[in-house]
Amino acid sequence: MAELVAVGTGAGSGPLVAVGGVVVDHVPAAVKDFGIRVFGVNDKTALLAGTAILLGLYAYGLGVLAIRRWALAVAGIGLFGLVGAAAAMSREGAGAGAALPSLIGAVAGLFVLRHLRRRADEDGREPEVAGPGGTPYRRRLFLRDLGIVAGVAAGAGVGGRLLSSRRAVDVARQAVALPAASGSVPVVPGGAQAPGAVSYVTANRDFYRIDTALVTPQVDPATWRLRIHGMVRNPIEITWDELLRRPMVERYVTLACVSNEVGGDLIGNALWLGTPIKDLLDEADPLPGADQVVQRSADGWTCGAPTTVLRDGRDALLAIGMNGEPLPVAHGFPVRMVVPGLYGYVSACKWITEIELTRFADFDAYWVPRGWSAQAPVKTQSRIDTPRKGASPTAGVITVAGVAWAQHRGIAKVEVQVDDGPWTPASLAPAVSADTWRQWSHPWEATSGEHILRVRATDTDGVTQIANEAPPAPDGATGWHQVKVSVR
Ligand SMILES: Nc1nc2c(c(=O)[nH]1)N[C@H]1C(S)=C(S)[C@@H](COP(=O)(O)O)O[C@H]1N2
Ligand SMILES: [Mo]
Repeated sequence: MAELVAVGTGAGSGPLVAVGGVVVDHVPAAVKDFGIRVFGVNDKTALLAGTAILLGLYAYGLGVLAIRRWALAVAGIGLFGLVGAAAAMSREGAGAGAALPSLIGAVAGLFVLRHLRRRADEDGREPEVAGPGGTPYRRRLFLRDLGIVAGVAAGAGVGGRLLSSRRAVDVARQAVALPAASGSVPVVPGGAQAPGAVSYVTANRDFYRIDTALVTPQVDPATWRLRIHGMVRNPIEITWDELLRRPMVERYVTLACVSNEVGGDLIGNALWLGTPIKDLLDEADPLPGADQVVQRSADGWTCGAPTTVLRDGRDALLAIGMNGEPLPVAHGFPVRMVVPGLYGYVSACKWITEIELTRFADFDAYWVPRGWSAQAPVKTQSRIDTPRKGASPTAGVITVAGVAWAQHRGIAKVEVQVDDGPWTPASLAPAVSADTWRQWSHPWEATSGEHILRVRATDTDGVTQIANEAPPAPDGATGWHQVKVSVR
């Protein structure tokens, strides 16, 4: 019932999603990392399914309680309604009706409970006679009604979900005609792709997705606004049409998640179309001392990047296109930020609606009080894509290949080590820019037996990746990626 009502009041106002969202925002960072590690990009589905199971157990408990302590069971349903309503009201962008799904759902629950209790009641008016199957008549009626309730609930829940997603912005997205980029469009030179490494350009459907949103924010370009305010001389507000009229550039930028483990795949490289944020910031004219640019999304998530970084001339983009398409909804449609050289959690706000100039001393963005660094330039990293861990290739010349990245500094050298042998330079594919990953490969004369392959990269400042293994928190993992293979 609550899901049906949420069709009218917004997908985020259903109790499951609203309570789940509050949980996501309040669980300790370690638990969230655990979720990302264990469930990967399905962590949201796992959370919602887990919540649904908990809810089922709670309802079961209330049902048992209702037979002896009716008032307590009623209070239990009331509590369910209030918690859901409070959670929904507390979400960013919650409308006046946000409490309705939980409240109406609780009332429906109360009627259902009263009806089922009557059916189950020892003092019920139905005589306790055995039906044809031997099951007592009263119990059969109870089970039948329970089945009807479960069926109607499942149908209404799934139906509500489907109807909510019908309101999605897919239609608006399909209608977007991206403007052409001015100036030269980057070309990927032949040879930028090393055989055996991941694709140099990550397809949109393969691009990793990380965010705190349980339901993907649905932002209609027709009503989208970006407000630039705070410590500026000229606050700015622009609409979607005004944004499209601004100069657009197209750039390859490799985006990485700070949660990426050594050797992990929370990294991707795409061709982004967008307008340089520097020009908009220059127009807004930040006041001296405004050292932090806070970006805020439609669902209230925030990140903060140094003002100097966004204004130093790098291709920090307010992006609308990804690999030639409007941004996919999951990747921030209609507008997101992409900043070469900074981890996503401090710079790459999806569904962006607000930019506020402030001081690092005055505002902590979403992940900062949760134990992550306020400032987080990407660390130099490298990864072996082939051979894979546990592979058993035959002896002979084997190509070892992968990617290395040090966004905005650029990769100068990649070295490979076999067992405890010397570090040998790998051959580097041509660099498209300092802002993207660089592919490398290395022919290895493999002899039979178990071997450990290691890789390390050096950036153009001459700094080599350190061997010390550090976990992703608070500002990015360190250590060398290694792969164990047994050559036949
Ligand atoms: N609105 C919003 N934007 C967000 C996030 C988020 O939780 N909410 N997560 C950030 C993080 S941690 C990363 S790594 C990147 C990931 O972008 P992608 O999902 O397009 O790969 O988005 C960033 N932008
Ligand atoms: Mo991230």
